[in-house]
This record gives sequence, structure tokens and C-alpha cells, in this order.
Amino acid sequence: MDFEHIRYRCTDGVARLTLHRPERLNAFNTAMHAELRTALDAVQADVSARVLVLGGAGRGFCAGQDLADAAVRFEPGGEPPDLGAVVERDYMPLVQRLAALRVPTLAAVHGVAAGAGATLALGCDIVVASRSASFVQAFCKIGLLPDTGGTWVLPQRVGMARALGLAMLGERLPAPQAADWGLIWAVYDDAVFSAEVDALAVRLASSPTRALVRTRQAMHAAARNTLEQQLALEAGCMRELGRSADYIEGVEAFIAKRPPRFRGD
Ligand code: LHQ
Repeated sequence: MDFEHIRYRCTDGVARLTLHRPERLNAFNTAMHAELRTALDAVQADVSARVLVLGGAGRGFCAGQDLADAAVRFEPGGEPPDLGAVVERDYMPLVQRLAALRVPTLAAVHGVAAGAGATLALGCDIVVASRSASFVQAFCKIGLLPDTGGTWVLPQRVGMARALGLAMLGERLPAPQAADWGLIWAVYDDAVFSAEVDALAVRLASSPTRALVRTRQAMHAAARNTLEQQLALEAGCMRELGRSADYIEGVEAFIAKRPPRFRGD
């Protein structure tokens, strides 16, 4: 597929979506958001896709909203921009598409992930970073609050004290500390980062896709459920997955002491 501000390809079950405005640290503009929606819809519709890897081109992952974009600029003498409308049109659908995606999502963060760039990465199921990467909740520096699900995911991952500190001070959080705090899954040395990401992508692409996605959905639902509701949800998912080809294959492979060949259904 041809895009201007992103790159997208899907080979051997691995869908790779790369933010591609390197001269602007891959900051989001309106056109990039539209392309992201199209690409995520393509992943959703492509039955050969088994994992989505989200990365950035050039020297960093993403600097969040492009602050020079007309959609968010205040022109002297004019009306203030409606940032709520921008969030509703561009950022909410992005997070919602990621959360509903029928394949697991892997964010590969190198360099800086700032503002909505950071919270977008944190919206993926698994977040890995190169050792020199950093995460910046830059919103407070320009008078905003963490969006793109930031106020939801930050306290869940790191607790309220650290979440508020990150969001209110806007300091750079180095990737190793982000991993120590439980904000992200793992950090790899810069020299082996892309090889580690590839290996993880291949592993996820050969995993029982539907089970992984139900796991994400159940864990997200837990934030609003009672224990009783969550137990019932788990039972329903188990009922569904127990009828899946991947469950049959997983158990057969275990009994036969051979590696499973999951098909993702
Ligand atoms: C940028 C940006 C950028 C444009 C670097 N825009 N050019 C939702 C809805 C509605 C409205 C607003 O926002 C949102 C969600 C959000 O994401 S709000 C948060 C927006 N992002 C920021 O506030 C981050 C601003 N950028 C920074 O603080 C720094 O650039 C970071 C920490 C990302 C990186 O710092 P450095 O590594 O020192 O790089 P740099 O500052 O030199 O940036 C490199 C270039 O990229 C530079 O351009 P230039 O022409 O001078 O080389 C920057 O102007 C440009 N750039 N971020 N968000």
C-alpha cells in the first residue's frame, strides 16, 4: 500500500507499520492519522496478518502531535483550536483500533517517544525499547494532559505516584527505568534491538492469535469489572478458545512432545 507519512507491509504474518516523518521526529499530523486508520483497517482485514509491529523511522519513535499542524495551532485573532475535536477524530479511533485489533500488537521504541507518541506505544500489548530510548509525557509542558489513553494506562502500569510524577513533571524516563517500573516489557541493547524485535515478531506471529487477543481484551475489561464479572468473562473466553483449532493443536503438540504449529484460529 502506498502512503506518504507511514510505511506498511505484511510478510510472513508480520504486519509492520512504521511512522515515517523522520524530519519531524515522526510527529502526527492530520494526514498521517488518516493513513494510520487505513493501515490498521488493512491489518484487521488481512487474515494472513498474525502480529502488528509498530515502529518509527529515523532517529526516534514519535514526538506526539505535530505542534505546527494547522489543526492544533492558535492563529492570533482567530478562534482557539478545538483540541477535543482533534482527539475525537484522530487519537480516539487510533487507540480504539489498536485495542480491538485481531492480532497482538508490539511497539518497538527507539530514540524518543513523547506525548501521544509515548502513549500510543503504551497502547500496544507488548512494548520493547532500545537501551538508549526514552519516554516523555510532554503534555504538561504545553498545558495539556496525557491523552491517547495515557491517564488510563500510566496509573495501571506504574501506580498513581509515578504516573502523576511522570505526567506533571514531563521529565524524560530512560527506557531501562521504564522497564524497571513495569511501564514496558523489555529493553534490548541498541546493537541487537532490531534483531530482538524481529525475533519477538516471528514468535508472536506463530502464537495462538485468538488466545492472545482474548487475553488482551479480558485484561482490559478487568479495569471495569468485579471479580465475579471477570470470572464469568474468563469462563466465556475459555469456552470459545476450547473449541479452537489452536487449542487442539496445542494439547496434541504437548502430548506428542513436539513444537505446536498454531494457525491463529
Ligand atoms: C516537532 C515536534 C512536535 C512538531 C519535535 N511537533 N515538531 C493531541 C491532540 C491535540 C493537540 C495536541 O496534542 C495532542 C497529543 C500530544 O502529543 S501533545 C504533545 C506534543 N508533543 C510534544 O510536546 C513534544 C515536543 N517535542 C519535544 O519536546 C522534543 O522535540 C522531544 C523531547 C520529542 C525530542 O527532543 P530532541 O531530541 O532534543 O529533538 P528536537 O527538540 O531537536 O526535535 C527535532 C526536530 O523535530 C525539531 O525540528 P528542527 O527543525 O528544529 O530540527 C523539532 O522542532 C521537531 N519536533 N517534536 N511535536
